[in-house]
Amino acid sequence: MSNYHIKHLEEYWQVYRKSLRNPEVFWEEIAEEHFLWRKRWDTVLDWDFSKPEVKWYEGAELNITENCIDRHLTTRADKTAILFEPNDPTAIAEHITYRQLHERVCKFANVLKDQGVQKGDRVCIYLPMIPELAISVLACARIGAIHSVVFAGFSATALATRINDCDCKIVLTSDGSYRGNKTIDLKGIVDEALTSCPGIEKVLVAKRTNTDISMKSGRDQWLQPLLDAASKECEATIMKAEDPLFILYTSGSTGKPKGMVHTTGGYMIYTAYTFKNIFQYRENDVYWCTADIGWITGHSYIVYGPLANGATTVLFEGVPSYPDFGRFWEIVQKHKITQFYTAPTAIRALAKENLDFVEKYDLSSLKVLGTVGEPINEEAWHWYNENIGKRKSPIVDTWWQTETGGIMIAPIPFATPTIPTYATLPLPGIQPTLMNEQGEELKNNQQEGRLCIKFPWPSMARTIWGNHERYRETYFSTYKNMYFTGDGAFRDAVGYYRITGRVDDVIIVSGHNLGTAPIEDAINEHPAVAESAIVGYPHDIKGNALYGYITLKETGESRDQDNLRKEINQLITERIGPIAKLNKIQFTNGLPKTRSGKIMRRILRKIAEKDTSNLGDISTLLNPEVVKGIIENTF
Ligand code: 7RM
Repeated sequence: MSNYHIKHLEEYWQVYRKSLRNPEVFWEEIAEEHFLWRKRWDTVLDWDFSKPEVKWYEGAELNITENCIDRHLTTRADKTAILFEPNDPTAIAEHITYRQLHERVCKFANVLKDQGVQKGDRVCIYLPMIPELAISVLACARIGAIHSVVFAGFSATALATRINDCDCKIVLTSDGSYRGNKTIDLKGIVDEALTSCPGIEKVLVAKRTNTDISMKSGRDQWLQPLLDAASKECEATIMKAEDPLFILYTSGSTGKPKGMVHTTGGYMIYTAYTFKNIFQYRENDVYWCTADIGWITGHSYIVYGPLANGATTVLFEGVPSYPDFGRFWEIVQKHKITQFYTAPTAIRALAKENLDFVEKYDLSSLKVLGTVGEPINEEAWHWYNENIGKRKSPIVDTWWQTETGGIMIAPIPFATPTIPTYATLPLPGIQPTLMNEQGEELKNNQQEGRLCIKFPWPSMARTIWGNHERYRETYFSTYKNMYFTGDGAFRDAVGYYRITGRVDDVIIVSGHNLGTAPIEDAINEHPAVAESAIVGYPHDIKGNALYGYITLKETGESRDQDNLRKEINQLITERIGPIAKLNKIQFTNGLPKTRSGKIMRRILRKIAEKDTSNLGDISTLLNPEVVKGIIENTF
């Protein structure tokens, strides 16, 4: 029996139990599977959550790009590694083979070296979803430079903060970017950011939109001529297993963003292992994750995990709504996608539209559907299951975080029976638990608590860049010897986990703990509702009362809003109980979301509390304009 590829539930339990009995043997066997180590480890694991300090595969040496690229050249040189689908649906998709990827990564790595980038230096990557983004990430890894990808939808201020926090000396960007029918002046945003980044010496600019941009002499250079002149061989820099691979920023609930530091060996093993199992990836599958590489989902499950398995991974530049709402399904048909991984927010947006957009296309190639980023509500789950999966493709609801590096709780398709809204079971090697507010572990099933992880796993972030104390304080101080996720979860009778949302989303109404997700599920069952978000606000009697922001599928003015309100509360009463009824319901034109599609309940809470003077920085939102509409109630 191989630990590496699980195919039945029984096998899952066997492997899972083994991973509990002897985690080090378990992770050692996986690392021995087929990876290319330049030097073997001395110890598999060394850890102490009180410091906190975690080291995996200490003593080992490797380069992750040799595992993601070179290793495949003997058997898969002409296989497509990256399948680039441009924004423009009439443009030709680009198949980059493993051989070509090798050459392009080596050239890019040589350019970086020529620009003075050395092992350990931080490189800021601010690129749209074009091949250069994946290639530059790998080029950094090739030479041991630490990449810090900043999502190319972030503002100049957000970019500058991230550049300065980890002292990047170089930025990789493009002239512009395409998003649907819009062209964005990316270089202009970089220029603006750099007015407050004195440490930046060089900017390399990829040509994408051919827009007219200004190039600052001595600082800015076009990338292509440098690549053309570079050698196509670049020896991989040998790294220690615990050398940093990348920094990725995640916003904290307060203060400046946290630069999560991920290291090389454990991250590689864990993303490769989870990719293989959670997507049941087989040779010749065509896997598509719709996330942006600017998020952890893109790092782990567009770039590293798939490539470490020699997979074909799709890189999509565009948006789901361009040229129309059928774009995702058109791409699934065109490239015969076998695994499709997206976010609940995208599913809800597409479910709002006419089913013709789905039914026009042949989706029969699909085998596994994934979701990530937020709790998926029942309505969206069923829509996805029925219309996209045709009740044949299991839905893997994958719970994880930027901090965890890889998927932690998820079904293994065809092995773990799925239930809507449940992320189900922990992956082998993952030891979740629930804690109550008194710091006691909830040992029994059928309980809700705060989700913690008791034991280290290979891809966990090792620190926050430049602030280890903040790392300790944020994740390891709430509960002794535990990693605290910040999420709440319910564990059912068979041990399945249902993530109920961030614990700050828990609202206590008249002494009852209410998670937002189940209430939102009930509301979203109403046929007129597209999306909803619940927050609490102070109430004289109940302590807190519930405020619901609800977006309707159609904004017909003729609708009787009062009647709708009644129907919605009726649904909540039926599904949860009268305790969860909403005191206030506001219909909105949209909900404020982060760029990765998470509803910003923090802002909605402030509005509900009528405290709109200090909403914090809303410039990094996907749709800052909806905030004004909600405040003024202009639905
Ligand atoms: C991968 C990613 C992390 C937070 C996490 C949760 C929420 C993510 C799910 C989920 C319910 C899921 N990283 N979250 N996946 N909630 N079900 N399947 O999203 O760092 O950007 O966000 O996202 O609250 O703590 S992240």
